[in-house]
Amino acid sequence: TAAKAALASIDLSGYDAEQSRLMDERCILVDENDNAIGAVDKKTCHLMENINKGLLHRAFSVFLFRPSDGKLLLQQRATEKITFPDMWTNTCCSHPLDDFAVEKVEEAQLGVRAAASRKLEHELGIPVEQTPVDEFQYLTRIHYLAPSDGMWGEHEVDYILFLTRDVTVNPNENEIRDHKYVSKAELQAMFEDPANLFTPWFKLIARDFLFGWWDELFARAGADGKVVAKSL
Ligand code: DMA
Ligand code: MN
Repeated sequence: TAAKAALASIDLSGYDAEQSRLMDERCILVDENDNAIGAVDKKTCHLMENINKGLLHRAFSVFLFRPSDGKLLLQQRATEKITFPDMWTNTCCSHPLDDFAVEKVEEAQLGVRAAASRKLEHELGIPVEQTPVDEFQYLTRIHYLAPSDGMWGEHEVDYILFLTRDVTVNPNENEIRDHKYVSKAELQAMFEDPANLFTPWFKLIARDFLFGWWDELFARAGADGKVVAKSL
């Protein structure tokens, strides 16, 4: 389309080959009310020049908690990542893709749930059998915009999903530099240490939602750790 032709592009040859390849994935474009309005490659979606023209896509953020102690699994993004490299962030983020029919299904957030399960396996090596789509708890959607360096950034409608489950982790080193389970106090201490870098969406979600939800999750919920509807 004429609109699409007007969008900026860029040569990725200076970046990691595998991460460059993944920039061909096709994200789902949405309007400000999260209505799907098309699809375009991940590279186009994440260039600030296009974001500044209003380009917006659908995404998800998973927060995985360990049932035994309520600790949250964090990851540090790999140096190879094109956007937000080396930053600490929540368990897993990515996008439902136009490339897979199931990931376009909006009913009961099936598309983002399926994408979350797929990417927990791809990034953290958690077998998909350990992340059944109906076990994710959908909390809310947030619309946010955040630059990475000058050229790259995020502009998304981000579905926040919680999962409380024991899982086996086997990180993909092209995606993840480090990972660890943290308590609320340990995460607060990490935030206070200026040596730690964090993604803007994780800082935002932590400030506005996570710490409150975390209390609800393990103080008020049953032994199964399910978030109660009131926490919304
Ligand atoms: C994008 O995350 C999604 C959010 C919510 C920021 P990402 O950059 O980790 O996704 P991917 O690794 O698939 O590019
Ligand atoms: Mn994105």
